[in-house]
Amino acid sequence: MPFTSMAESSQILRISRIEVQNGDKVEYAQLTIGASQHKVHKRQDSNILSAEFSPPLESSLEKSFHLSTTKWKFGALKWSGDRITIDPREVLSNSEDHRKPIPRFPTPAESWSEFRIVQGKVTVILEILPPSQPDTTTGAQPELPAPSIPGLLIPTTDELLRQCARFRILIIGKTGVGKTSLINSTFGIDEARPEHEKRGKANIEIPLYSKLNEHFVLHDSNGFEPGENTNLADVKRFIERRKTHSDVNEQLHAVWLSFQVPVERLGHRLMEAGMEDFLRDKGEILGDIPTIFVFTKYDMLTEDIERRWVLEKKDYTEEQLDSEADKYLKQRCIKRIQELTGQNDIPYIAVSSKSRYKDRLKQLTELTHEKVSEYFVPKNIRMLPKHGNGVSAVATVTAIAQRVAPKLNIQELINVGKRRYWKAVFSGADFSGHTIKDCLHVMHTDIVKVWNFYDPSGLLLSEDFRDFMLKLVGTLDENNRQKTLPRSNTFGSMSEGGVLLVALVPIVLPFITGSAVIKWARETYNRVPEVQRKFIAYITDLTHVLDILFTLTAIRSKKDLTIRVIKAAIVMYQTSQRRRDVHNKIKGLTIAFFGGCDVIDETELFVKSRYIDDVDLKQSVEGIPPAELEGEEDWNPSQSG
Ligand SMILES: Nc1nc2c(ncn2[C@@H]2O[C@H](COP(=O)(O)OP(=O)(O)O)[C@@H](O)[C@H]2O)c(=O)[nH]1
Ligand SMILES: [Mg+2]
Repeated sequence: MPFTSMAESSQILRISRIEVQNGDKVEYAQLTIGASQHKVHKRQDSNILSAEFSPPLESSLEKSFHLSTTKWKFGALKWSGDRITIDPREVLSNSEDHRKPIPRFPTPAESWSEFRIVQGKVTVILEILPPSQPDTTTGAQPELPAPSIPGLLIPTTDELLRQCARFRILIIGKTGVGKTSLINSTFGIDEARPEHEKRGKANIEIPLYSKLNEHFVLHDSNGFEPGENTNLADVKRFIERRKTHSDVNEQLHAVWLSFQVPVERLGHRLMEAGMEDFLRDKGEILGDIPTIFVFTKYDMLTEDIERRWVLEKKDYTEEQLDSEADKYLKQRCIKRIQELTGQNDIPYIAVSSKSRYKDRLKQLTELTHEKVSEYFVPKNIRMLPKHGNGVSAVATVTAIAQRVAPKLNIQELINVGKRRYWKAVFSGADFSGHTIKDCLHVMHTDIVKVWNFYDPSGLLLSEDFRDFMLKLVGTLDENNRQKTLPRSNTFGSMSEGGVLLVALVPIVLPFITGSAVIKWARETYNRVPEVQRKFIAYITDLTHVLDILFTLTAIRSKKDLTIRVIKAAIVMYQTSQRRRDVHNKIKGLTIAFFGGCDVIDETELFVKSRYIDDVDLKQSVEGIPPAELEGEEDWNPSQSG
């Protein structure tokens, strides 16, 4: 029976998954809805039976449906006679205890609920989709549709984030080891909380969010210390459910098993008995889910070694200290973990919240991204067609979510670009009929989204910022010999190379102000070298500005972007030798080059070369006094004042 109107479709119960638990003797089960029957099979090596339905099964509210189970009896398979009748209306309207809405991106309406029925020893869990939700349960998306509406180019990040909106990580570790500190600094948040802000005991099941980072969701577990409110069975069950979830959004993308580095002299233990049990079963529980062993409070270990060496009056270098600490970790921790897990290759990293060790957060993030990229490849989740290095939506969102390793953002913005629009620049297919400005608009959006700044006012997507970028790229046409830039009064206080801003004086950008868009950008896209040059410059310039902005954001204590800090990044780049070098190189690309096939590779090299390669620029960005970056101002203060 076809359901067409909203009113009708809301009269349907939609079941996307069923799980039968504790049915130790249940060998298989069958769900009967109307005339259709669906088998529910036992999972390998477990007492759980489950089945996923994509598209979801539909049941009218009028008729009950039932689940029958088949059990071993007297050593033979026999109908047990267990028939569980389920009333769809009861499922839909059941008390809050039984409904656990789990928010999904982007709207709360796209959530599923869980309904539990306990009969005897058997628990049945139904996963229910909201009535009119389109089917998103397969994790599969159609190939990128060609933009069908003229004038509308769809950002590739929209498509990717629709497949996987948030990086979902589980962190396990005893209370006090430093999980919250680690998560906060890696993902640039204050504290992740349950959706409705009500805080309680750490519960692995409850997803934690932060408004400061919309591409991140955390599951926090205190491990297996006696007295904690989770136990091994809960954790196992949680991981099992997530592992087999058909929607990649709901799967666990990575697990960090965290341990405070044990300092022998202080009598620290590496782990509790419960964790040992968990590790013994690690292979079975976690399978190949990207899992990293994280040793926290590394500073306590190095301090302990330094203390000993100082007493011994030993001379040592930083490298010797790190290598001694690593030797200790291998002997004292990794060996034990290898014994317990039976796994030789243990991915691990020691981290600390002390700023001296901030590179280690970067390494942890890069290692996690690497493992995620290996695990979430198109065979696991049916994905967009692979291009080049086989990116996946999960790898992309992993890079987007983190806020310590700009190299990953750059790597992913290249991957995202190569999926479609970079090719469009050089073949013209997707861009024909659009203005240059429209084409740059969609590429700008993709690049900004991959950086995932906390930008609640949308400054980086604003027309003002886009106009400044067009003007910056427009300087490509400036006379080569014009080394010094036109300066306004404010600008005069900036020294060549090393930029000096003046606190509280509005920053004036070295471009002609006014809202008139640069003429070249208003023209229709055309696959000629001069236009392609502009695209390479735009992608490269924007990446540099955002890379600088990333560092400036880390320097500031406040996390939300301001116009001033964005302008500071533009000015620093615009006045740098780096920018001149980039532009000169782009200008130097010969016309023959644009006919060749390595234009995309060349663009990639431009984008990959970081601003930090320019020592002067690096110093001026990293050395800027935070006070210089504070204060509110307009994009064009000279005009408004
Ligand atoms: N020395 C040192 N202390 C840390 C480090 N990370 C966290 N802490 C401290 O350890 C305590 C517990 O940290 P928290 O992040 O709340 O741990 P959680 O219970 O695992 O979430 C806090 O007092 C932190 O300041 C670190 O890397 N080094
Ligand atoms: Mg905590």
